[in-house]
Amino acid sequence: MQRRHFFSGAAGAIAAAGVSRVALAALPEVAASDAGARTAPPLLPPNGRPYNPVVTPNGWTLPWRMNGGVKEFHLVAEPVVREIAPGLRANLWGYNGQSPGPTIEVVEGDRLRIFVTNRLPEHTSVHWHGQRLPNGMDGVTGITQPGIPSGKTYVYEFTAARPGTFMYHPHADETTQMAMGMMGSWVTHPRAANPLIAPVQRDFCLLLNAYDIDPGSLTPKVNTMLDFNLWTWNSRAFPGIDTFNVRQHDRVRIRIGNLTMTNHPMHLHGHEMFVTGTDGGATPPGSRWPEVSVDVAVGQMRQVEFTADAEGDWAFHCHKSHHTMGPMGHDVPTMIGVEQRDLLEKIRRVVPDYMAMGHAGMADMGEMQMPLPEHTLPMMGGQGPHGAIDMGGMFSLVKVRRDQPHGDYRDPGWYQPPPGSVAREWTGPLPDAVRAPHTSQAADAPADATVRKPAGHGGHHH
Ligand SMILES: [Cu+2]
Repeated sequence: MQRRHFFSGAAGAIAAAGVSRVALAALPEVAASDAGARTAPPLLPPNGRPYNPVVTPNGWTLPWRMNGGVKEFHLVAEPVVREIAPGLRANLWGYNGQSPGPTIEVVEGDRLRIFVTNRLPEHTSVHWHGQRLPNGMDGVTGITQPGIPSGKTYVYEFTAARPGTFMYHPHADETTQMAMGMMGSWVTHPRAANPLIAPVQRDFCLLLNAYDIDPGSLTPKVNTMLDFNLWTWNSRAFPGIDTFNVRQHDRVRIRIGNLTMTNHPMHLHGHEMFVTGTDGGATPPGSRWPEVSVDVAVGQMRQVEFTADAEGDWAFHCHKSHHTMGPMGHDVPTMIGVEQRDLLEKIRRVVPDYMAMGHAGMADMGEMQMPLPEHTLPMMGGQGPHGAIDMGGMFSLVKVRRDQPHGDYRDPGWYQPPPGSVAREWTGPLPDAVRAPHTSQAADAPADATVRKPAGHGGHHH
């Protein structure tokens, strides 16, 4: 009941709970991204030890100020509005105006001071997942510190002990605060050449997250345990996820953290990846083997690397097929092969726009412009060079180009394959198709399949 009360009555209180400017005068300026949901360019370190910065797809990196040899950051936990994809904005909680919060990048050995201001309607804390630090800096509410009350600022101080791929998130009312999008990536770069950490030309980081937002509504349901309907990277769903744009032969690193409630086998087309690190640190070279799908379990981070030697637009996605879809009802029956013609006539007398779906599979969903409630996404989406894309959710592309300039992360557009190198219709003579023995053709084989589209788009069927 208390939680419900917060959600219904908190909106006004949130604005009023802001920390006064006077109180903040001694703190580093609160940085907020002006990039919207676009991918901000890498933040080149203006001071301190140099490093090759990461890029956060559809996100950004938090600037710091140097104060007597200490890097000072300022995180503000607050309600935010995140565009999950064009057409779907959600009320989330995040940091410094966005969910996930900005990526924090430091160098091994850096002394750090991180101010955390709470503008949420309830207490919070920040746990620095995977870090070696003094116990009292670990951010576990009730154990290592009291929760940071609304309107207050706490300070965390520690030294970045070891290089690697980490994340940060609250350890306070976790089910609410993480279901609302509170999390961020953290990268600690090595201070000197490290035999386990190869230099790379491209370095990306993303957090896997999931939301349960009913079509037509704006705020995630925070008590959902497993049945989420929006599968996102950095709180974005395809076609809202930017592509990973690299130069051919670049060494590419992608750091992936999972703060959803299920595992995600991350699959890359056209290349082999190696797990070069986890949130436990760099993996010993003898433990590495080639993969094209790397599973990232709940609460884990995997740092994968590959040499982008093949030109093209290569799919990179979660291999759970329901995670590459937009929101859908979970109670939709499988209709493949079910003859709906008689039923359709009867239903249309009552519901004229009723559409019979799925008789020949669901690929049609990518093409048809179904009337949707406001504030949701089609189940699949996007338009590729060869038509509609049957994908959504946790899906993007690694775009490998011979002429992509060094260090340039901009989208080069669609790949132009060499003539004669694209799958095409064949109209010549065919070899016999050998069938498995002792089988017969199924009654719903596509020979007589008819695809019915909604009224006004594919015509009525009478
Ligand atoms: Cu998945």
